[in-house]
Amino acid sequence: MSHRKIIHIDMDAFFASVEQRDHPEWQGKPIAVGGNKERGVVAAASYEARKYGVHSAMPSRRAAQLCPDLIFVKHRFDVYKEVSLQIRDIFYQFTDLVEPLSLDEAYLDVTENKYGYKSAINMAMKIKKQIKETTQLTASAGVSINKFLAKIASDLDKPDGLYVIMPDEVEQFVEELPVKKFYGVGKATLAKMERLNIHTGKDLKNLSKLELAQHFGKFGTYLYDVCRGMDHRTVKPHRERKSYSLERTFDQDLETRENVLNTLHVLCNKLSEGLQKRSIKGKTVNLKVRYADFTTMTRAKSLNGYFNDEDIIRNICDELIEEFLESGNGIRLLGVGLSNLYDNDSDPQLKLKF
Ligand code: DCP
Ligand code: CA
Ligand code: CA
Repeated sequence: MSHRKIIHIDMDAFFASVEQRDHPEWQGKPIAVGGNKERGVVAAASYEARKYGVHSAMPSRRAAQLCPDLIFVKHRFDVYKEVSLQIRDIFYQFTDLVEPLSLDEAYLDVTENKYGYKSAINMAMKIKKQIKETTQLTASAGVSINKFLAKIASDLDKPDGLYVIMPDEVEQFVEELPVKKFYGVGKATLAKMERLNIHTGKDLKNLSKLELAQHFGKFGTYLYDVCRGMDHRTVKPHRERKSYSLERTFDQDLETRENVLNTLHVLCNKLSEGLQKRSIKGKTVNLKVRYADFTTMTRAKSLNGYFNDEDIIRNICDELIEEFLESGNGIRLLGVGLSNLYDNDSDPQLKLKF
């Protein structure tokens, strides 16, 4: 049986880590973002502060009592937003099936991915590494066969974690899982479960679908599935796409004209395939070239109409690459993309049909 490969990524102590990154004097210290000694609530606590029991949503007066040296820091939403966009860009390099849940986390479906990688674990490591390189921050990853499991997994090895639940481990994992770890089980549900003597996934499994529905309503049907390790919810990408592109970095620099052109044509073919599969068309071809010394150049050319045909993309790329071939420098990265995409929302005809 083939399974989906789902990764859930969540940044560690997100707001607090960003503040410690940008203020070295706070590194290694207990800090809280939000509130002050007198009023407000803690939005995020650094790991050093958590040792004292300080956590998100705690009244900050209480936090100051628990940890007298706690440093209160004002939030900078614009910076968190920026980091959030940076990590999303990284996700989109791997797959288009990215479903952000909040600024600091997202589900990725990497069953099919832009690199054709087979190992989701490997990809999770690559994503974490790239997040670290780009933002100097750590993220934790959960890898498994569905959203329910991936989300639980990302929380089990924090910070800087990678937790994998393999298909053949799912059953035992869920049976042993305390119900408070089930996503969606809040305080009230937990109390009710305790009254019913339900403590683990195994206990849930002993109840019929009907019994679960009687006790928990619609949520009961969800519980019936997830305590069996099943979750059919798909990763739902929601973003307006601005461009679609592919790039490759090479272990050995491309030196000859023939080599560069062949590689470029393979990329054009893959790009066109990807575009056609997703019914995306655009007006502008973008070419990116990085030399061995990391100098990076981009070129673009637009046509009047929308297209995604391989031969059109290839002809434009051939034209754009020419100046780089003449330089004689080794090329370590090539990228091709399409932008100025066809936007359904701006098509009056499509708007009228529904
Ligand atoms: N946040 C908030 N108010 C809350 C919870 C969170 O403002 N009640 C903000 C601050 C967090 C960010 O959202 O940094 C992400 O929330 P998480 O729940 O993912 O918690 P952290 O990233 O802070 O910590 P963890 O390492 O446990 O994920
Ligand atoms: Ca987080
Ligand atoms: Ca989060």
